[in-house]
Amino acid sequence: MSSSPPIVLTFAGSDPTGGAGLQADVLTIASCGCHPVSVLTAITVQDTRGVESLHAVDAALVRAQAHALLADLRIAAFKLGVLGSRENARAVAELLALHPRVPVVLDPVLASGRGDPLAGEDTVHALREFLLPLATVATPNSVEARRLGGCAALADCAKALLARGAGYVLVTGTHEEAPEVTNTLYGAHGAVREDRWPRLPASYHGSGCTLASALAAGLARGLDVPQAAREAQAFTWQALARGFRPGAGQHLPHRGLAPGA
Ligand code: PXL
Repeated sequence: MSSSPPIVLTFAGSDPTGGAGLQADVLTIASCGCHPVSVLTAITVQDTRGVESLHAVDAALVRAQAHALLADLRIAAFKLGVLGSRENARAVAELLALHPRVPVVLDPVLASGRGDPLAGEDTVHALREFLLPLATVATPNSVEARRLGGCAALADCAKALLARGAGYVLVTGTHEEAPEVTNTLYGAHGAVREDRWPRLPASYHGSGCTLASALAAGLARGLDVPQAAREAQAFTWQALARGFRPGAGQHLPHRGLAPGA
């Protein structure tokens, strides 16, 4: 019997298109050398053109899913995406607090790439209050960093999120109007690394979920945060560069690594 790959537990909402959400996390974590296990926090109705509706899973059911996994498996990293409600954010925070040595990647999803809202004001508050303090690394895009940090300059926003207790903040620059995408990793003493990527021509669905999940897989495999951040960006950029457009809407990342993929 071969040994188990590191296990990453993702708390995420379902995206039936497979572009983002729980399905994106599972595909990414598996492609990045780990075994994905998952707790469903919300169900969305959507196609590749946009999100029609979001339905939170009851917090008791979120707790029950997680307890079953945590009692049985050794989790090497947690990844948090859409949580669906303030109650779910609180439940997840309580669960994470019981496992203080396991790294946590927090993707503070507030809206889809196209701007469909995926978190209300109460969830934003819960992210700030309960989850940032538990995050090894948070991965906001620049829009989320400004909304959560409450400031205009991204370095100041990152500082505000670090002051809430996050160990690192990786701010992604996809939403900025610049010819290159610049992603900056901030730690306690300021910017730790800055990576620039050629801006790809299409509009993608699921890039943030891919990045955060690849980062969680890197941490689960024992990389430190700067190394895992670099590797996750390279994985995501390649998945986007090989992206495809299966329907009438956005392009989806191609995360397959198997021969012929
Ligand atoms: O890309 C962020 C995201 C995360 N989770 C779910 C989503 C989306 C974007 O649409 O639907 C479930």
